[in-house]
Amino acid sequence: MQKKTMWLVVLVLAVLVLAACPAPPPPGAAAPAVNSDSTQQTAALPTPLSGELNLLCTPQVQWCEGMKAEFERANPGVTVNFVRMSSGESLTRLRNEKENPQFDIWWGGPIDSFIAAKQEGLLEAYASPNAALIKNKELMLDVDNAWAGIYVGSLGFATNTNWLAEHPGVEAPASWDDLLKPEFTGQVLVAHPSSSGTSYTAMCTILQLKGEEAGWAFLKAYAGQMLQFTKSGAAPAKFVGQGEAAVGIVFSHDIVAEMEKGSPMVLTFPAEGTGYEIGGMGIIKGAKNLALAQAWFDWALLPTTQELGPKYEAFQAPTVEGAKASRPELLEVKLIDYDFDYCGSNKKAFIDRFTNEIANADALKE
Ligand code: S7P
Repeated sequence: MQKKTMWLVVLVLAVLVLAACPAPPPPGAAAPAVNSDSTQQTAALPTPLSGELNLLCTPQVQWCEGMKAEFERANPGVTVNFVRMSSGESLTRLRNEKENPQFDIWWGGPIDSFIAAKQEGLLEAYASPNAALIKNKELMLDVDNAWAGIYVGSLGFATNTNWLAEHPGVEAPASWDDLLKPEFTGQVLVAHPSSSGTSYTAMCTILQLKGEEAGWAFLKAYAGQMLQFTKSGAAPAKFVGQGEAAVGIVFSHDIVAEMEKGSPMVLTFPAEGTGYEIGGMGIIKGAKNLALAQAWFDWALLPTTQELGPKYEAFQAPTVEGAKASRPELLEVKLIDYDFDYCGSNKKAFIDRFTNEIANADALKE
């Protein structure tokens, strides 16, 4: 080969080699991520959720239905199957299914039951990134992330205004002691604490306000005032609205929900202080659809989710930053310093005592 031709070949080869090399980044450009696996070089899109989530839902059925529809709308690949059950019934169900859990997540109902469930090893811890949004973490987030608070509500008394008009001189109760007045004998409705978280909150409020000894004596007299015990905590508001009894002991947001529908009732609070609930949620130990349960947990702690309540007749106050309470006045009353650990840890013992010594749970009004 002639010298000139050889130089030409060398030049062509050099041009080809340079063309095969990537151009250096312009000055100031970010260095590309080091990734030796060429299949991972495209940014991963989040995989849409899919499957079935089995939800144990303790609030009122309209809210459960609404939350199911909202979650499915936000996650079109997911079907939510829910069963609505009162708090005490839910806890019993979870105990019975401990070896083969049928639910993935429990949403709603006072945290006393979640504290009891945690102590019995029924809940799976989950540190949701959205738990950072909870306003009062000391009170509303379990230290081991077994449960998180999703709403707050106070206990109140609902009195039928037609009944008051028919009983001149009688006023709606304004203290716990007023419930024992003779004019209310056989005219009061409350749920049974074994089935209902609402009723257990009322019972544990009384035990804290009066002390255990006087509290148990009061509970005996209180039970003697009842027309009947109901199964569900909110039911007395409905029955009092229909005129079946004069007074109901119910969460104030459930009383307001009935009043908004036109029930002739007045809402009062005990002047010496009323109990309140933090509504909780927790993932079930052994949940078969853990990723979906965690997705629900995260979603339930978003301000936009917590503001959905009133759309489904639920007027509890939210627990997270950025969500506005629909009825703030329901918490602007005298609240006792409710001890959730005391009430949660003693739940089984207190309910057994109430059931065995004061009123059994047979023939509850549905
Ligand atoms: O309706 C909402 C609500 O009152 O229901 C829960 C209640 O505990 C469920 O009913 P039970 O009393 O029958 O258990 C409350 O957490 C919630 O505010």
